This record gives sequence, structure tokens and C-alpha cells, in this order.
Amino acid sequence: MRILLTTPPMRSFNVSGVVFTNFGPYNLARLAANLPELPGGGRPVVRIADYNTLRLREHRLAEDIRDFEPDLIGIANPFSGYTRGVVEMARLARRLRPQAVLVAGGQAATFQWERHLRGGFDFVVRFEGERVFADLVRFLAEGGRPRAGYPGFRGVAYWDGEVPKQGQRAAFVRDLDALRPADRDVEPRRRGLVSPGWSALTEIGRGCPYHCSFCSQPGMWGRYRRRSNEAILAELEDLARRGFTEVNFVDDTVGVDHGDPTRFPDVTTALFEEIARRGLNLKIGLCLRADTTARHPEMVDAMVRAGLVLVNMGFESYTRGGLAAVGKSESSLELNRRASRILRERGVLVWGSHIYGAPSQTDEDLAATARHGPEVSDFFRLTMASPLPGSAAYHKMLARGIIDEDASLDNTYWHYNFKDGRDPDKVRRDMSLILARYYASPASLGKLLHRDRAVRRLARRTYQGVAFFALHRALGAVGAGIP
Ligand code: B12
Ligand code: SF4
Repeated sequence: MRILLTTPPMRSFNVSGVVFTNFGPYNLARLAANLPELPGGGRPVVRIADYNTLRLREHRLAEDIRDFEPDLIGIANPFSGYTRGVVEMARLARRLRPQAVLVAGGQAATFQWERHLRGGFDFVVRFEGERVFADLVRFLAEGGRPRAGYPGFRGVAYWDGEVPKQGQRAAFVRDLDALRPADRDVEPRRRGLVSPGWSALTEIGRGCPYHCSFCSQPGMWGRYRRRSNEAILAELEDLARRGFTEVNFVDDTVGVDHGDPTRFPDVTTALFEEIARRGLNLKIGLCLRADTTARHPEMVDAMVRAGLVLVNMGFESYTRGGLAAVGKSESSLELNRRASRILRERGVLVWGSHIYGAPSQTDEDLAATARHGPEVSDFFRLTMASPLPGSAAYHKMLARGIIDEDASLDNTYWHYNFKDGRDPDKVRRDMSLILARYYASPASLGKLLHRDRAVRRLARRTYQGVAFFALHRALGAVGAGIP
């Protein structure tokens, strides 16, 4: 069996994909690693086609289908703003290779499974993918066909004749060590961003015990589960042996504590101490919460000794009301400042993420973000609040009529998609102005020539991301370019 796994089509708003060129299709490599033995022996042959590296075109699906002749085509859809494009890809795949089984997976496909089935997919793998996809591949390899039902297996949405059906939810994998790490032989390699070797993504755990209203993570991954330090270290050693010099953890938040009796920060501190002790010589990037950072500077110390370079921190907002509007009431201006200070004093770069324009954020809340965001961040990221299927805010706003079912398809992190009386164009203009001022400021421009190579590289990539976005929006206005 030949399986083509692909990323979604390139979109103009995929600015972080342009900045973080060191982030590859880890999810697909993880799926590939966990595929089963086929009934006649041997494993499926997998090709991963990564369209996130393209800049002037959306994808190369036609070429990959012609060249690889897959029996199954799997398309990842991590974000609802891609849904229309992913459905177009499915239609193209159906036309070019009618005999191939079409499978979607990822966060957006999980929460919008029916839309994907009706858009042309045979199956949608929902939530955690490794085991469910392996079951589906085994079912097909044993002669199972689309539209003939999908008996007995969980975690899949499928066609029962002409009726789209949602199978029962599969249990999350409790022991994450039981899954094989990503298959680095089939994963296309990415160059390091701040180091000369290769760059890899990996993960410590899945799930999140917090419940920020705008976020789909808790709904997607369930209770927090963690790999053992031994398993993570074994993978990092393997990566170092293969010439990887950079590792980014995809966890949305590392070292969560949340009063947990198993004291994750201690276990996490021990992990990073050990990475340092083994001298793996890796440059590391990860996401931390401000409160965890402020409470556990000792954990940050261990991370720095292990090679921590960059932290993505969701500051989101700086006023009581602004933070409450995104369900992060436990944070504050003071806490955000403290977390930033702890990182910067230790030489760690802060990629500060902020949410702009959540419906109940006031003009004062937004002004505070524009003022304090650049102050606490080395790299200031500001994106428009976007209703994510699977998040608490999405379902609440749907019920209140502030958004409709289709709003999430227009998510771009730049458009204002809420019907709450605000002028969407004005909100977007105001946000664009804040960003324009930030990027035109001498402090931001100065980073392009900074003495620290990591700052320089990140700053250059950031401006490239902005240029990519502006170019495609401009081309779009004349009917060309990536939408
Ligand atoms: C690392 C990361 C990135 C990296 C790289 C992404 C990449 N190469 O895939 C960078 C920084 C480039 C990035 C960019 C963006 N990201 Co991002 N990203 C993440 C992050 C933190 C981890 C992704 C990951 O690897 N997870 C671990 C793997 C194992 O999980 P997974 O990807 O969901 O895959 C599993 C299942 O979903 C399923 N599955 C997934 N795909 C498929 C496909 C098939 C065929 C099958 C069968 C199964 C399957 O099986 C997998 C194994 O269990 C997630 C949050 C998270 N923790 O998941 C956000 C997240 C996916 N990103 C998000 C967004 C919005 C974006 C951007 C649009 C931001 C922007 N405006 O630029 C871009 C889009 C880029 C892109 N093309 O995907 C959102 C999506 C929101 C949503 N629910 O719609 C998330 C959920 C973060 C959030 N909470 O807001 N991202
Ligand atoms: S934003 Fe981060 S901390 Fe909040 S629920 Fe999502 S993953 Fe958890």
C-alpha cells in the first residue's frame, strides 16, 4: 500500500510558517512511524509531501499524485482557515486518482468532520491520530472499502452508504511512550534556524489542564498526558546522532503545574537538567505560560543550561478585562512582566503572542496590548481573535449568534469575524496600524543587524513573513497570488 501524506495548501496568513522554516510536518512523521504491518507482511510505503515550504504556489498535489501513485491520500488540516483549500485538494485528488482513498485528520478536520466528508473525503480521523489511522489502514489493507460502513473501529467519521456518520470517540493513548517517535527517515528535513545542523519538532506531552476560552487544545487532547523523561531523552539522543542541532517542543505549554500532585515542573526540570548533563548540544525552543515561568525560575534555569533559546509565551492581554475576555484571568500585567524578565535576564528570547479584538475586549484593553506587548516581547506577535471550532468561546458565540457556522472558515488571524456591532474593517485597520508601527520602529528594525545571530535570523524571517503576507494580499487584490 502506498500512502501519500500532505500538509494543507499554503495560505497568505501562514506567516508563522514562513518565520519558522525549521518546523517540519512532525504530525505526519508521527503517523508514518505508527503504521501497522500489512497482512501480507511489510509496512506501507509512505511519502510526506510538505507544501509549507512553497512560497508562490499553494501545493504540488498533482505532481505528487502522478509521481507516487498513492492508494491512500491523507491531508492534514490543523486550522479551520484551511478547510476550503483542503476540500479543494480532496476534489483534485479525487479527479486525478479516483481509486485512492481520501483521509483527512488534524484539529480542524476533527471538529468539522461532516464538512470534510461532504467536501469529498472518504474518512476523517478525529482527535489523536496514530492508533486510529493505523486501524483504518489495516481495515483497508484487509479489503475494507469506503462507503461500506466502518464496523467496530472508533475515532473515525465515515460514510455509511450516503449518510455521513461519526464513529464513537477513541480513547486517548494513556501511555504515550507506547507510540513510536516520529519517523525521521520519511520526514522531509528542515535546516536549523539558529544553528548549523538539522531542526526537529518533538513533544513532551499532550493536553492541557487549563481552559483558555479561545483555545481548542483541551477539547482536542483531553487530560494532560506526558511521555517519560527516558523516552524523550532517548529520542533526543537519536536526533543528536543524526545531526540535529535544534529541537522545538510542540507542546502548547511545557511544565504545566496547575496544582498537580505529580508536580510536572519538577519532572520537567529533571528532564532539562539531564539534557544539559548529557551534553546533547541542542538549541531549544518551546512554549511556556507566564504564571508557570514566574513560579518556577529554577525550571527556566535548567532549560537554559540545556540550550533554551526561544520561548513562545501567550501573554494575550494586559488588563484585567482583556485577560478575562480570553479566559486567562489568572494572569496580569505584573505577572507577564515578571515572566518576561525571568527569561530575558537569562538570555532567552521572548516571542510574545497576543490576541487582538476578542469581542469583549474594550478599546482600553487593546491599547494596553499595543503599549505593553512590544515592551515585554523581543518579538511581538499580534493576531486577530479567531473563533476556533472546539474552543469554549466558539460554541458560546455560536449559541449567542455572534458568529455563524461559516465564520471559522474565514479565520485568518487578520479578519474580524464576529457580528457584535463593531466595524470589522476598523478593528482590522487598527490592528494593522499597531503592527505597522511596531515593524517600522527603530527598535524592531535594529534587530535585523543585531549582534546575536539568533535575533538577526528571527528578525529577518519575521520581516519575510510580513512581506509574504503583504505580497499575496496585494496579488489577491488583482486576482492572483495565494488567497
Ligand atoms: C508546531 C505548531 C505549528 C508550527 C508548525 C506546524 C506544522 N508543521 O504542522 C508553526 C509554527 C509553523 C505553526 C503554524 C501555524 N499554526 Co500552528 N501549531 C503548532 C502546534 C503547537 C503543534 C502542532 C503539532 O505538531 N502537534 C502535535 C501533533 C502530533 O498533533 P497534530 O498536529 O494535531 O496531529 C495529530 C492529529 O491531529 C492527527 N492528524 C493530524 N494531521 C493528520 C492528517 C491525517 C491524514 C491523519 C489521518 C491524522 C492527522 O494525528 C496526529 C497525531 O496524533 C499546534 C498545537 C498543538 N499542540 O497541536 C498549533 C496549532 C495546530 N496551530 C495553529 C495555527 C492557527 C497555526 C497557523 C495558522 C498560525 C498562523 N497564523 O500562522 C499556522 C499554520 C501553519 C500550518 N500550515 O499548519 C492552531 C490551529 C487552531 C485550530 N484549532 O484551528 C493550533 C492548534 C494552535 C492553537 N491552539 O491555536 N504551527
Ligand atoms: S492557550 Fe495554552 S494554556 Fe490556555 S488552554 Fe490553550 S494550551 Fe492551555
